[in-house]
Amino acid sequence: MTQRRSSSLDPVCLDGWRWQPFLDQAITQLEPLGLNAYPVADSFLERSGSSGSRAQPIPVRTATWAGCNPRLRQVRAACVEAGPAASVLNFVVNPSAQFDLPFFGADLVTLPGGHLLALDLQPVDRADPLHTRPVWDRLLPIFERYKTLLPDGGPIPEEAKPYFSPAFLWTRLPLGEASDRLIGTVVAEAFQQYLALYVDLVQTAVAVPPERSALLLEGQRRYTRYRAEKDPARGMLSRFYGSEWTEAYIHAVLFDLEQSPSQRP
Ligand code: DBV
Repeated sequence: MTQRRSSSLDPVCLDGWRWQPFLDQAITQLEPLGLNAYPVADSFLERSGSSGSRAQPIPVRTATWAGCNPRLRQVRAACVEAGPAASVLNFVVNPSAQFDLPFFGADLVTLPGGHLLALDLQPVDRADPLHTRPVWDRLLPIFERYKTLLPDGGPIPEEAKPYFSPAFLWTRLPLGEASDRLIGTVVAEAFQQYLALYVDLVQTAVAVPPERSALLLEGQRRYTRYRAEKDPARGMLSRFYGSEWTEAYIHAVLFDLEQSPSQRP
């Protein structure tokens, strides 16, 4: 990083970060929504550390990009670049509970053992046809198109299932050039299509009555608690930066509904 980031909307620039084109693409697609900066403390806007052994340290860097608007409580990207150890883009859009919108979630993870790629529009309440059906009717055809082009990622934990849609695109790929090509074409296109649908849902959403909003907020709390409790990045981030910083990052930035700036006194 050459220039210090002072706002959550400042560009993220991590040397050699493989997910840079995905974040750039997402920011371009979100432009019509007119995002404002989202308050993120300096200590989380960017952080450097070190991993690996004392003899062979690997520099690691983490940056947070984040925005919001009246319809989106928080849009945030957690970006991690650790050379051969890890390269991650975790991108989540948290809608305002005044709108019947799912979450957008992408987890693009490269580890020494291969890539783990997850993409979904995640329901606040899977059993609620008002909330889910209009989304899934439009998302499933997109899912079907890309699912056939990617190997299945395998089973996900039973307890996680309520939080996923039937259009959860989930794959594991080995490291190598064939996967790089697949990521640059199929995965990039799927990411673009999922997000394009999401942006359209946001633009056409109509505010719901307060009783429904209260219900949606309850569902959002459940989802956010689950994601914070089970965050698969906890181990990695703790190794890089220690557990105190990591817990604060998870609860005050990554999954911050309970501590959201709009809910702070
Ligand atoms: N995952 C996060 C955040 C990350 C992050 C905030 C800052 O929610 C990275 C980084 N995900 C991350 C890492 C791993 C995974 C794995 C580093 C590897 C953990 C390891 O093997 O050590 C999807 N992500 C996973 C797994 C799943 C998901 C199913 C593998 C299973 C597991 O280890 O629990 N994450 C999950 C998901 C969404 C998501 C479905 C939304 C689409 O963001």
